[in-house]
Amino acid sequence: MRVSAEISYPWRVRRLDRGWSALIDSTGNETRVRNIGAEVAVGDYVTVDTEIARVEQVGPRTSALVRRASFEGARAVPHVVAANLDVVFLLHAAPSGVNPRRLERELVLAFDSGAQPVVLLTKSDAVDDTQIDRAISVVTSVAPDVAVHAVSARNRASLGVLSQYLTGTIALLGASGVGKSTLVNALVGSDVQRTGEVREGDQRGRHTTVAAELVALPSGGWLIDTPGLRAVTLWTSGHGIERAFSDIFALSENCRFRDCKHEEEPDCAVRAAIESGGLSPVRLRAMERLVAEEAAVEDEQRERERTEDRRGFRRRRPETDRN
Ligand SMILES: Nc1nc2c(ncn2[C@@H]2O[C@H](COP(=O)(O)OP(=O)(O)OP(=O)(O)O)[C@@H](O)[C@H]2O)c(=O)[nH]1
Ligand SMILES: [Mg+2]
Ligand SMILES: [Zn+2]
Repeated sequence: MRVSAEISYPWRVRRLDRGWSALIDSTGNETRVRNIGAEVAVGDYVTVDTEIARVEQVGPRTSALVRRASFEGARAVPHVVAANLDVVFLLHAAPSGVNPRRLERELVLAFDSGAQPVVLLTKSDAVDDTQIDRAISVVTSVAPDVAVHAVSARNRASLGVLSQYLTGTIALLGASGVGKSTLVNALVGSDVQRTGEVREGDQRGRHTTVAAELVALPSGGWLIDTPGLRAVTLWTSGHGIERAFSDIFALSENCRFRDCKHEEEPDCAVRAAIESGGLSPVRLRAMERLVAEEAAVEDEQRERERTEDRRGFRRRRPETDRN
């Protein structure tokens, strides 16, 4: 799949800057072209019209990490963070602990992308084993079937476990300051990405990385470093919520009514699980909030398509070069 993409679309988008794409090919050649009229995202495979230095065609995406970005008031616009990924590393700094609600959102985004999510607890050198164990148990309570690894960019041996992923394309996602760029540098083996100190008091980062960037790995794979997201906002989803909350969906198979809302209905298996302590009511509420959030985006999209059709407008192109 990837091999054929490289033959017919020899260039890959490395970085976007205001209407320009920095491109790289599989042998490491780089060029810069305009992407007028082409919707491109970092990680896209493209062809180039060399005479006018423009992106000509964008290859079909095998996967894409898409979040909601809002511009121009409340209008919802999709933002393609990265395209053609095999794996999404979800980074959480072990010293700050894992926020389960944030991880749930990241998992929905990652599952929706079509790539495989893997959770990384970073900065393991800065905590003791009990803190790691506590963080891992938070991760497994939210993502029972997702692989989780504790790593430290300051301890090469701890990175060995990641080599199994390093042949494909991997996007790194996480809050500012969790160590995405530091990990990219450690895996590449040189300081290709700028990093920044976290704030003394609350360990938050300073948004050092401002644009997604594709970096080649010595192993032949690719990493996509991304800017730390303040808020993980969802775009309309495929099956991301079902996969991120597969435990709740499995339970609801046993509700008496197919359309059970898990409120007042008799023989509700989800409420029974909450009562017996098998399911956290906070997790159910978190899922319901995400379902509502996605439904609101879908409604807004449908409404806009209707009004634009009525006015005879062409549908707007999604904006892809912001974060
Ligand atoms: N102790 C320790 N510190 C680390 C590790 N990885 C990163 N850091 C520190 O964490 C801080 C933030 O690292 P960055 O790599 O810039 O974080 P980032 O996720 O890229 O942040 P943004 O670009 O702002 O989104 C830096 O001071 C790093 O030195 C680690 O494994 N151990
Ligand atoms: Mg960074
Ligand atoms: Zn129910």
